Amino acid sequence: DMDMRKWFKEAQYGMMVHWGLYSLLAGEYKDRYSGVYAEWIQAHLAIPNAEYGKLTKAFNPVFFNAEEWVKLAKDCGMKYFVVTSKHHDGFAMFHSKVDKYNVVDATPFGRDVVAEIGEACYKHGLKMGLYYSQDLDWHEPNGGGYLSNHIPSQGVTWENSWDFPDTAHKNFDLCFENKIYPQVEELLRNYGDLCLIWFDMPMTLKENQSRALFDAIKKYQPDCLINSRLGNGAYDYVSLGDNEIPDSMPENVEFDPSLMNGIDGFKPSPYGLYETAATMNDSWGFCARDQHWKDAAVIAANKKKLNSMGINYLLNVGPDGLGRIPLASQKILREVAKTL
Ligand code: JFZ
Repeated sequence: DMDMRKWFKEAQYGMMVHWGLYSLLAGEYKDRYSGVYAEWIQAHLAIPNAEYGKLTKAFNPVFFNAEEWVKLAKDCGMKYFVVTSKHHDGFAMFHSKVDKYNVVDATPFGRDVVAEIGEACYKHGLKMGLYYSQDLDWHEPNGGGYLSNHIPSQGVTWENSWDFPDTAHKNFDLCFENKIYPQVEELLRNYGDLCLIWFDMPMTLKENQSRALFDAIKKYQPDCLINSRLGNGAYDYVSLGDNEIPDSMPENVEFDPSLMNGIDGFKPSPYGLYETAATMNDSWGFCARDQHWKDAAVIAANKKKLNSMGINYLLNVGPDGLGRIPLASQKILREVAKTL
């Protein structure tokens, strides 16, 4: 455990990858655009599961090569690699026995993306972490988020209200027991050593649910770090706001339980471990129209500033439906690397 914290502190720089069915839509569907976050397109345009699910039949990214992705990260000085094992759409990018809505069972591609990335990381000496959406799951009638619709989101609602409108009878506990917890267990048991699990959107989980995931991680993989978006204060390290660069690190901040299920507000890490996840343009998932790339000098300066405050920089790329990391991202990353 101690060693992993030391490793995290020294790692400084990692690659995040948002990749899933949404990558095929590239921010467009029929006559409309997604919001800024192209990975939210299903919720933004209220696309029914029966329609969105057709993308599984088209998921065949013939240019996906895990080693190329991992080598790019390594060449550019990154020490860890965090990929979306399941985003809010509920589609698993790994072979899950719990739910057939996954890349192996539901697509012509039929390959386990998480497994291939894990092997590439092992081969090239990077550590793998996994993003997992433990609260929002739009494929599930009882997916979370339905208590939070007073807070604005990138979707028509946080939960899937277009396929499953009966909010009054939703019960996240069922989703948690039947899908979320068992899938996290699969990730912990089947993909080798994980450096971290990157949970997201700590809104619906009850304290015992956050605790159950925390305990499962510590049981199967005591070295795996947990970010602060699991909920209820169950975490090892703190994810700051997306793209957040504080002016300075707050000191002696008391642990405030009332902040723990909000997405912002400063949370102190008991071990002094912090990370900012950031995009290179404005979207996390691939978005054809988003060419608003930050230039290499800006990214390099952000990295320097964050690292000088002891905050890791987890920089995101959004590969397209063929499995290609956008050339613009590749060029910027290599430019940044020259300055390191
Ligand atoms: C979440 C996701 O909804 C999004 O799709 C992406 O995966 C991103 C990394 O995480 O979005 C957030 C979560 C938290 C904040 C902003 C966007 N925040 O704390 O500022």
